[in-house]
Amino acid sequence: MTLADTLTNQEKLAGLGLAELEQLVGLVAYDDTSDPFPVTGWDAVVWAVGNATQTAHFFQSAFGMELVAYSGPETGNRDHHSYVLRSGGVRFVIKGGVAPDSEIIAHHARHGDGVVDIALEVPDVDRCIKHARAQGATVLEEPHDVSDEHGTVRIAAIATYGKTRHTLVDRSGYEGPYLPGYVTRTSTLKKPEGAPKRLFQALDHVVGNVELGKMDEWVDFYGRVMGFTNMAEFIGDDIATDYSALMSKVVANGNHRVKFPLNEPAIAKKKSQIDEYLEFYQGPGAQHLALATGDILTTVDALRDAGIEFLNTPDSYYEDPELRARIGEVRVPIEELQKRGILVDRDEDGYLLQIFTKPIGDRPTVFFELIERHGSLGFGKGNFKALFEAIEREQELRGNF
Ligand code: TYF
Ligand code: FE
Repeated sequence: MTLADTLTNQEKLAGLGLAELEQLVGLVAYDDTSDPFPVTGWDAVVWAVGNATQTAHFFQSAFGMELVAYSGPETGNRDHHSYVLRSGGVRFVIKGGVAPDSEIIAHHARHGDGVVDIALEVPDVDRCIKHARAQGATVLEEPHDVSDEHGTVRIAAIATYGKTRHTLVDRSGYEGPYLPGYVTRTSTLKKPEGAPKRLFQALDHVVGNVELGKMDEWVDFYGRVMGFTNMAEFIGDDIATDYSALMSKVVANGNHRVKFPLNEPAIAKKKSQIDEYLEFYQGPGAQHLALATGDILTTVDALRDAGIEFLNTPDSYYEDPELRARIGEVRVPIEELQKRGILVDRDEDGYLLQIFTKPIGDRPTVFFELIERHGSLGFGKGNFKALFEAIEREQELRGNF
């Protein structure tokens, strides 16, 4: 079996098949025998927030996620609350400090709500760490076993941009609800009658914002340390100075299960949205998470009904004859996309539908993308102009321009 045929623990629990995943996030075949740092897929996205109890409620009530595990004072963890939520193959862990001297409180005071850990499931933690160390990575946690009555997990962690880390987890010997120390906990929230089972199935990509001039260093880091390769899509100098005010390159693991676009600010006519992020997050960090859905129309309707706000797309976007000609036929009439502000892009492999939320917390930092792929392996290059104009309108409303 090659890694391209392997599902993560969370994907198996969700009953996701490889064919469905391939459609959702766009996998490619690759030869894993020479991969120095084999990755099975996403393990979890760990957040540090100001109020985990309420944020966990938000991800259930608005994003339709399901509560599956918990750690907190009642389970012997006096430092913080931690809520484990899932939607399809996606696992979020929401942490908020309880003890006044909790590191999570200090992190939140400086950075606001944000992603502290993009954890990956790997088949061989020790092999990954050995390679990462040889390539000069900062090892934050040495490989070690953690056990309880449900079995044993092997864990280690390396540092990435800012204060973000990649925890590496081998959970092949573990049957518990998340990690040792966590207990099973289910939601007390009732879903409305007729609500879709889940609003998203898989994590497509997580974007990192890094400082001016550092993008290539981080692209190099992911190549050297984690064996990731560059994907074709990028935003270069040309686009940057005209309207995007950012440069971007994308790295991915062998089968493209894990994709990391990396942005740095660019000097342009307007203040870069990346500078705004770096200022309000107080450094580099995760900027947006793209959630893959098989039905973006239903997902967006449910999210809007729950009060989630999206960036506006002007009618002129949909009325542009050039766009109409370029995208051709998609699975619904363009009017259905226009009603909801969903963007559409097409490339040589197919098309994609996407939409972006406004920042979800108090600071203009992290936000979500919803994406529905139909063959396209890209990131919506054709939408960059419309998207960045929409982001700039929001920046101006916030007084940051
Ligand atoms: O992930 C991407 O590349 C697209 C486009 O600040 C994008 O979602 C790129 C940079 C950015 C916002 C969106
Ligand atoms: Fe994206």
